[in-house]
Amino acid sequence: MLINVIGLGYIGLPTALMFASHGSSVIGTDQNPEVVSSLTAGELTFEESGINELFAAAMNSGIKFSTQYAVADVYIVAVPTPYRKDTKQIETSYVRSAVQSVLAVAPRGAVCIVESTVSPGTIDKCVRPLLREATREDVHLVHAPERIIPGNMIVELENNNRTIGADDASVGERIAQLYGTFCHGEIVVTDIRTAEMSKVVENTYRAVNIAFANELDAICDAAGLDVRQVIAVANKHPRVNILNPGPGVGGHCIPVDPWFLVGDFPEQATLVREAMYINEARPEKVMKRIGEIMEENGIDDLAKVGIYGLTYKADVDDVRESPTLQLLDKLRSFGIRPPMPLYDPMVKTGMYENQVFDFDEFVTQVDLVVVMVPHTEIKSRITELSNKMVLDTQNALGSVDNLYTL
Ligand code: SAJ
Repeated sequence: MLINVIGLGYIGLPTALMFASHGSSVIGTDQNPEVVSSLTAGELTFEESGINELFAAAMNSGIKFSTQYAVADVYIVAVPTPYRKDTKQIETSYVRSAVQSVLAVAPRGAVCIVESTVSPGTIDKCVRPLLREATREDVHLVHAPERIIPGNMIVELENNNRTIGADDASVGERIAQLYGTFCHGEIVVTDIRTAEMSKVVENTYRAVNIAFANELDAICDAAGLDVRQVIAVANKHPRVNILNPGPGVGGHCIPVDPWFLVGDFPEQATLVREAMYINEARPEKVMKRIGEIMEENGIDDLAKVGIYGLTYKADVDDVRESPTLQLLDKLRSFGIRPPMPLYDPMVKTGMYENQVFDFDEFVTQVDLVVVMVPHTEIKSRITELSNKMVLDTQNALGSVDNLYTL
């Protein structure tokens, strides 16, 4: 039994390592030769809690990496599915090309599992026709969307419940058993369309709930109330659990997936559309707040305002769709070429013209520190900010002198 995992990114790599370290023969395939040579040489391509140990175990169990597709019993496609910013619709070209390559080598009766998030109906519209075109309807399609959260991926891979969507229940059960080699959660077998929809619904649920917290922030502002206090009190109710307002919503899923529903069901998904607009307006709120604090304190040079944090959330190195990137885009759209120094301990490569790579150097040159991401580092170095103004957009720092909230 050989598993070929296609796409060795944030989802594909940990999944491949997990299968390999739990007794399956695994070949990981990526089109990028640098990723393949680095993994083959024993070097990981991103940071994640617990991944070093898992990688070592998988290497000991004989996992192989290649740019070529293998002749395997099961294929797991975990390639990106970005969305087109203009139409808010999903870009399926990576999935389609991966499935086509699978069909070119798959033996009769192989199973092709799509793990990538897709908009509801994508498998029927974009993937199934490929099987017909290639006269490969002997290959079984499965959709098994992942649910793991960056920063806690390994624990969640082992413990989260999973969904397996299959045309044929017996194939679904077989694949459920395969995931059961490492997954201790409940594995639900359903049909492909239900699996597609439930995945997108999960992230939409979270986006709508974050939007509610963000809207409460605006309401409490207008009412002259402290939103954090209001939320803390309301959350004492046994069935209320309001999330945290923040500088925006980042990552590859929550700011993206709900748009699939809006794009495909524009008449029905009105609450979802509004929620997305509310979340997307948050970086602009940060921008306005920076302006207010500068004015109140007579700061007239943006170079004295430092942005702390570039990733989309704390203690991960993933910057996709991050609120900080959204903020910088917003500034540029207003014609402001931001000269603000920017620092993120998790981002070691240069991504921005005024990026600084040392905490002390960063803090020394600014008067106002805008904390966009509450990395553990800044929480443990709060005392070093004692003579600075701090805008804590995440309300994560507790007691700091000269503290401003959003
Ligand atoms: N955020 C807030 N306020 C909150 C919570 C989060 O503003 O109260 C912001 C975060 O700062 C971050 C963004 O939302 O910018 C999203 O972060 P997240 O930690 O909520 O989620 P992701 O994108 O890392 O992972 C989500 C998860 N989905 C759900 O919780 C429903 C994960 O389980 C999925 O696997 C993942 O999307 C995915 O790949 O779909």
